[in-house]
Amino acid sequence: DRLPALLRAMPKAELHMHIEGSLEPELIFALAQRNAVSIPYASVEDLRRAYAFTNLQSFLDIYYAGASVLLKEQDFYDMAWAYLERAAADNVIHCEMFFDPQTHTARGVDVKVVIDGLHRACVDAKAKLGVSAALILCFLRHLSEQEAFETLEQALPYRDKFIGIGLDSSEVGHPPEKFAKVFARCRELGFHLVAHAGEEGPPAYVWSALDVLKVERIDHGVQSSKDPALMKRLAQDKIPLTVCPLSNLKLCVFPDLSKHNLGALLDAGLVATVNSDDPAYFGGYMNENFTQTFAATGLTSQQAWQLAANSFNGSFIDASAKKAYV
Ligand code: ES4
Ligand code: ZN
Repeated sequence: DRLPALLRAMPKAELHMHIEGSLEPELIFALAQRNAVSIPYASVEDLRRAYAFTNLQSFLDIYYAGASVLLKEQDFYDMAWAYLERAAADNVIHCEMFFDPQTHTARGVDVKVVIDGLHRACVDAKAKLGVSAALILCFLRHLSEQEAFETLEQALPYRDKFIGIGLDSSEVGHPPEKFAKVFARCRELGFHLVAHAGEEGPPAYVWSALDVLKVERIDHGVQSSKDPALMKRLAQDKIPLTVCPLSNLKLCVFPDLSKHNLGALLDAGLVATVNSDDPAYFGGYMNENFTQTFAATGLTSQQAWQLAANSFNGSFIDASAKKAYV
């Protein structure tokens, strides 16, 4: 069977990954030591044992604890560089990375430190790995819209170093419309807009991400298959869905990879893509997401090609560059 080799070898874009979710336990411990930050885990093995999640919130609690070791510009660089090298090994040639400034500013880390370190890794990735990489700033939806406005204000001096705005963290109880005003402002400022919706939350959240926030892509969106009218809308408007199969498995969104609806989304004509979300926590980078999902669901080589094409078509690289890829 040559399908796994094709999946690994094909050039692809990653459109949904949180850079803080690429922190491997080994790097968490190295940075904890370097920065003299104490973490409530005795060893790498002890930390890895805590990676048994039951839902999104059980993951987020550990993810925010892991990010607490990041203090200096070099820490952010080292984290992003490690991810970009790993992505290049999976034949990822373009990547749009989420970052969560509020996770760091809440600990007294200046947003400039965060953005400068991440952006420097993106610049080096192009020069040294041939990977184009761009940053998307995410607001934490469990915090207030006022706090999102403050974060935007703090980041605007560095606006040339990120291309878009996203919305992540605890979904249920924090619908997209909570952030209507700040997304409207980001739209005026000319940023690309995306939002997590329909990971655990209902189809109504996908509708409001589209119609209230006016996002260009939906992150996850797998709950959309519960609403036929929404499926029709997503197909007609060619709204990309950045699907993360191993994330969905580890956070118990689907009981088993064989039950994942990626095939159904593609069959409905949606621009679905495969992504790693938080690869250090969910047990796999891009190629693991592809090979495990294909092995479990019986997707075909035709669908592999479609997913790779979707990843470039759904990306924010400019239209003329897209033509070279698909
Ligand atoms: C996330 Cl899987 C997921 N969902 C929502 N927010 C997140 N932040 C990091 N990973
Ligand atoms: Zn995510």
